[in-house]
Amino acid sequence: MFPKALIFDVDGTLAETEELHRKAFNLTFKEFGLDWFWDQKLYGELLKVAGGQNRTRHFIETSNPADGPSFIDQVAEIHKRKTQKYGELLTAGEIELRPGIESLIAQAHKTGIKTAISTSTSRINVDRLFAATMGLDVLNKFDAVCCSNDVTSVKPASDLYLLALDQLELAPEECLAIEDSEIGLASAKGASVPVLITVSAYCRDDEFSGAWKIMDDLESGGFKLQISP
Ligand code: XBP
Ligand code: MG
Repeated sequence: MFPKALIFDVDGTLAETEELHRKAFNLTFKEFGLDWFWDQKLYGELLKVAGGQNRTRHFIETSNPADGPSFIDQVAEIHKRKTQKYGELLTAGEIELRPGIESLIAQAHKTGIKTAISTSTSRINVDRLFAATMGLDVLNKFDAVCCSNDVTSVKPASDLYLLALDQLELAPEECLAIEDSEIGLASAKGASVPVLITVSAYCRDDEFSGAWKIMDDLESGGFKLQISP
């Protein structure tokens, strides 16, 4: 595989961030006086719905929690506070990158392979994750950063990948997506981008048929970036 660009998913792929997202949701629910609590089992199910606002609405509609109907109109406000809390947790240094991520991005930048982000989370969360790990200088070298703010439909829709391809000015087969989840795979596949899956903690039972390769992580999977001659 000689990709001209690597398109990275964020949550679950760059880092195992979902436990911090879950923590931020639960802290926020408490702050709003709600007795909602997302344990790991429930959160694993809720992750099938990408994007925190969509996920919260889906929870209210399917789990019928106490106070659900009266808070449906406050989902945006709840989510805004959750984003602040998630940022505080990230800034407190509670996260590290998954194996092989930093060196792969460094190698791509050194060898002129383009890089992009395709994520269902918001731009501010991407900025904070980079600030807390590789640094914003690294993010500034990316050729495209496509986030929930930029599209109407997040994953599994393909809008985020189509936008990334447009900004990269490349054909799908010239790129490689790096994803961790079934909905991420569906999103990239829908845009005809080949997908390397690095399975994340919450997505162990996902269905990955149609992926180019599936590995536990970039390092143990021995993924090497080949530079086109
Ligand atoms: C995974 C997601 C995100 C986070 C929550 O995104 O679904 O929605 O769980 O983020 P990725 P927000 O495409 O990077 O795997 O609460 O900021 O929406
Ligand atoms: Mg992901």
